[in-house]
Amino acid sequence: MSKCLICKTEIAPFMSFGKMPIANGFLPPEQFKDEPFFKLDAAFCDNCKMAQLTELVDRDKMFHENYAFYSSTSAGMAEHFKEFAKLVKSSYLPKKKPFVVEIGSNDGILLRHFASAAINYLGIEPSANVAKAAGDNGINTVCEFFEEKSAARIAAEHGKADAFLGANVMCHIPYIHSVLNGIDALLKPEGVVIFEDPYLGDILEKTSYDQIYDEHAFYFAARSVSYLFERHGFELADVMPQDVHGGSMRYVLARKGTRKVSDAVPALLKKEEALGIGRPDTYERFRTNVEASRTELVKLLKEMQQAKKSVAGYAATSKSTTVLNYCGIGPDLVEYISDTTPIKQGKYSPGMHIPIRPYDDFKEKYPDYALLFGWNHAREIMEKERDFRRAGGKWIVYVPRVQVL
Ligand code: DWN
Ligand code: SAH
Repeated sequence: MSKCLICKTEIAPFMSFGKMPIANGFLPPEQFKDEPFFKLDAAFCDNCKMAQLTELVDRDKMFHENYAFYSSTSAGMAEHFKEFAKLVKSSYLPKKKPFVVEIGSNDGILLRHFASAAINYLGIEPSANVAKAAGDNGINTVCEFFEEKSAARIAAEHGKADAFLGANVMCHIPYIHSVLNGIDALLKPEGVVIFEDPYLGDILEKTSYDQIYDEHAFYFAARSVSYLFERHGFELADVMPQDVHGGSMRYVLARKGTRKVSDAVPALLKKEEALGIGRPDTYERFRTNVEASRTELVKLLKEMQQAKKSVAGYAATSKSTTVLNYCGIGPDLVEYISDTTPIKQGKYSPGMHIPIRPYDDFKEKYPDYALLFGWNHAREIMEKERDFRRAGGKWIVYVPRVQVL
C-alpha cells in the first residue's frame, strides 16, 4: 500500500501501466543497456480525491541540463500564453509596481509578455538547458527547483510577489506541500496564485491515458485542488477551462477571505460530483476504456503492417512514451517519429527505441499514415499539414477514440 501524497491516507492503484522508461528520456543506442525503468501505477485517494502516481521518479532524473521539452515548439501554445499574460495583467495585478513569479517557466514562453510590458518578473526553472534558452532571450530566470527552501531565499532577494504563476508544472511536483509553504512565504497577503494543468475530468472523459507518465505526479480537479490549498489557508476563487493540452483547467487561488469566490467554482464542483470524480467505479471504467483503446490501436497498426502501409509517428511527445510502451508498439509498427525539437532528433524513443527524425524527413517523403502523438495540437498540426492530406496521407488518432481521419 502507498500513502496519498496529499493527506497520507493509504491508497491502492486503480491501474498499472507496467514498467516504463523516463517519458522524456530520448536516448542514443549506446545508452539502451543502462536505460532506467520504473513502475507506472495510478491511484486515486478515497479521502481527498487526489488522483496521483504511487511510484515516483527522482526529480533530477527528469529535470536536468538535457530536458527534452521546449515550450515554444507550438505556435498555438505561444498564442495561448500571450492571452494568459494579458489576463493576468488586466485582472490580477495591482497598478503599483507589480511583481510576478512563474515556476516551470521553461524557455520563457509566458514571461516574455511581462518583460515586453516592463513588468517586474522572475522565472524559476530547474532544467538548465531550457532556463538558458530563456536567459539567452533576455528572460530573467533562476535555475533551481521551487520549494519551501528556495522560496524563502527568493523572497529575501527579490521581494514578495503579487502573482504566482505556473502552467503545466504544479502537477509535476510531488513535494507539493513544500511548494505551498513556499508560496505562503513568497506571496504578498493579497497576492494571487494562478496555475493550469491537464484536467482530470477531460482525462477520464476522453480516455487520454497518455497524460499519465512520470512527470505528472498529480491529475488535478477542482475538488482535490481546493482540498490541498485549504490545508494551507488558501481558497479556490475561480476556475477557467482551457482548450489546450487536450483539456486543461486554470485555477485561481488566494488566501481565504481575500477574494470573492466566483460562481464557476461551486458549479464545477457540482459537475465533478456528477462525473463521479470522487468515486472508485469511475476509475474502474477508465481502466476498461484504456484497455479497449490499446487493443484497438494495436489491431489497427497490425492491419497497416499486413497491408504494407507505411506508418510514421508525428511529434515525439512525452505522452507518446506511455502509449508506445503500454501498447508495446515498436519500430516494426511505427517506422520513425517526426519531431521539430533538435535535441530529440537522431535519438530513439524511450523504451521502444523508435528513431526520432527531423521534420524535413516527413515533409520530403510522406508516409501512408501518420500516428498523431501530438493530438493535443491537432488543430495547429492538421492545418499546417494540409499537403499531407492532399497527397493521400491519413491521420491516426487515439484520443478520444482510435480513428483514421
Ligand atoms: O506537461 C508537459 C507539457 C506541457 O509539455 C511536460 N511534462 C512535457 C510536455 O509534454 P509533451 O511532450 O507531451 O508536450 P506536447 O506539447 O504535446 O508535445 C511537444 C512535442 O511535439 C515537441 O517535441 C515538439 C513536437 N511538435 C512537432 O514535432 N510538431 C509539436 C508541434 C506543435 C508540431 O507541429
Ligand atoms: N510552463 C511550461 C513548461 C511545462 S514543462 C509550459 O507550460 O509549456 C514542466 C516544467 O516544470 C519543466 O520545464 C521543468 O523543468 C519544470 N519544473 C519541474 N519541477 C519544478 C519545480 N519544483 N520548480 C520549478 N519548475 C519545475
